[in-house]
Amino acid sequence: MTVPETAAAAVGRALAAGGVRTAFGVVGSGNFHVTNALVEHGVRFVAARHEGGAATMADAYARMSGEVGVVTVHQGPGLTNAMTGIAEAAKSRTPMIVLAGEATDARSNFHIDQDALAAAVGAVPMRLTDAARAEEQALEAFRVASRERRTVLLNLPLAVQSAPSRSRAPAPALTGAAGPDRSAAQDTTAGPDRSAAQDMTAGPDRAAADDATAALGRLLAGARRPVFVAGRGARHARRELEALADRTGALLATSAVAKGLFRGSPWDLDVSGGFATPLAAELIRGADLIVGWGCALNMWTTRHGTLIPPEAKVAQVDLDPAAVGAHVRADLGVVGDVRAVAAALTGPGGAAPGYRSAELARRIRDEGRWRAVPYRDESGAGRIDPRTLTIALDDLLPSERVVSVDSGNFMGYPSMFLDVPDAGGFCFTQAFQSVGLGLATAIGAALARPDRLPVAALGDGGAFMGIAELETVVRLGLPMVVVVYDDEAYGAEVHHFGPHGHPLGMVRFPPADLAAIARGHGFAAVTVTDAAGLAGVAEWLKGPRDRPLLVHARITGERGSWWLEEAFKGH
Ligand SMILES: Cc1ncc(C[n+]2csc(CCOP(=O)(O)OP(=O)(O)O)c2C)c(N)n1
Ligand SMILES: [Mg+2]
Repeated sequence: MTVPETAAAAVGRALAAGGVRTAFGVVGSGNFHVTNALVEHGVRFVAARHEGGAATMADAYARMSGEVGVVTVHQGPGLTNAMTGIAEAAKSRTPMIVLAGEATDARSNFHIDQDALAAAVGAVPMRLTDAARAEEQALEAFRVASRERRTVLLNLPLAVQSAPSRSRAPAPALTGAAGPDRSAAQDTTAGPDRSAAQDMTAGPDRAAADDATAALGRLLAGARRPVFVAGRGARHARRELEALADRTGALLATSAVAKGLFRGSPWDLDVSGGFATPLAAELIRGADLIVGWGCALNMWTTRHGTLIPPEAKVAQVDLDPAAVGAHVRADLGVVGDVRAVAAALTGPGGAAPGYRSAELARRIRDEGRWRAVPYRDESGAGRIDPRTLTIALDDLLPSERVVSVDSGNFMGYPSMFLDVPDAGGFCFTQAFQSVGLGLATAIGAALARPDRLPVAALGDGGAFMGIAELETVVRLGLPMVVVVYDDEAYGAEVHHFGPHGHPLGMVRFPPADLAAIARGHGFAAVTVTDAAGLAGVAEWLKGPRDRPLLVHARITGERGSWWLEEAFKGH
């Protein structure tokens, strides 16, 4: 007996067989069948309350799990609602598939130019055009997402979705995964970095890459004070980079997205850029060679280039040739996978002291974290200094945590004062610099890392913008701590325009009881106005943690943050 399978069902089945394990979305008629097919074939579906949240959850999940992210949305408004999250994913080169219904009839209310929308934000528009080839077209979208590290919009025209794809035996459900599906799956789920590196190992490209690698070896051999700055493209290569740094005496730093990568190394300077400690900034400025590993060395990571000493040599290792020299001058570009290049340069032989000394190890230990930098606690009058708040939370919260941070003036406090156990402990969806992605980011990260305490750090503005997903946190039973740094304002704008005497009425808000709002969604909640108020957090941590906790912190907001002053130079 055979049953006809629709194209929508074939797409869901093929993606499940290809390795998709979790999908996020908001279901309407146009993505109902494809989403059901995913679920039927073993994919976990997570219903968000807003497509913007769903897209960011899929993005964060992909970043923290290493899997391809999947989000499914209704045609037209389902897709437009998801666009900010899709733009963030596309800019971050997150391997992600957006499955969207598509109304191709221009008379439909739902009709828009979905291809143009995707292209406008740097996503790759693709389309199911032929029901008979649904499986193949779905796997092609999966291949582009995973191998090319792109965010793909797979449009699913309604008429094609419902057409019969092919016949298949009804059971067992996963029979289709045998044979051609399975081999395609293996191809597409290979590590993206590795496969891309292999792609470029042929012919003249290979020779050029070898020459550039050798040139980097010479730069390293001649360097007295090398510093490695590792970015997103290096998150899979800690071991190889540390080995090469040990050999060459390099100090280790990261971009914000790769925060935590070298945690535990005595040579870890933590984040380079606006979030850098005074010591890290001093040592990076003292380098005679800076190597960006899978790192754009953008204005954030280099403080508008000011962390790069004029006389230092700069090298970049990146899969993407366009990344070399894109933000700061580069004396050398090596096009290749970070792990492979670092391993190729780490031959047998003795270690050079390079930048390292016993004295420097002591300074990094004593001064290398923000909490060691003295400050005057400005708490008072019912408001807590955000530094005091964050240091206290750092002490209270278990170290096995995954921290997600929204955008705004406040964002440096959690990024700098909350320690993370490794690069899998920090999820930073800030390539589009959008406010409002923090809570959904924390949900995606929490599902990817159920072994860790999820912590979402939001401003009051971002909290209200993403508030639809509070219910999702409760419904999923996530033991999350949501910290809201409430200054009753779009603080970033207050501090941007206030000093110039501009009116600020439209960026300030009256007090709002965020704790009560959270309780209404099923959270436990505490309002914190001074250090003593954190006792409620300690109580919650004791257990049973059967509902999430929102920490509504009324923070001091008299001054802008020091990293924001840097940022404004770029606007
Ligand atoms: C979607 C979006 N809208 C507007 C902005 C401009 N913007 C940047 S920071 C900010 C204020 C955010 O307020 P809040 O979350 O309270 O953080 P705070 O700056 O007060 O710490 C705004 C409106 C943006 N980056 N993204
Ligand atoms: Mg605010």
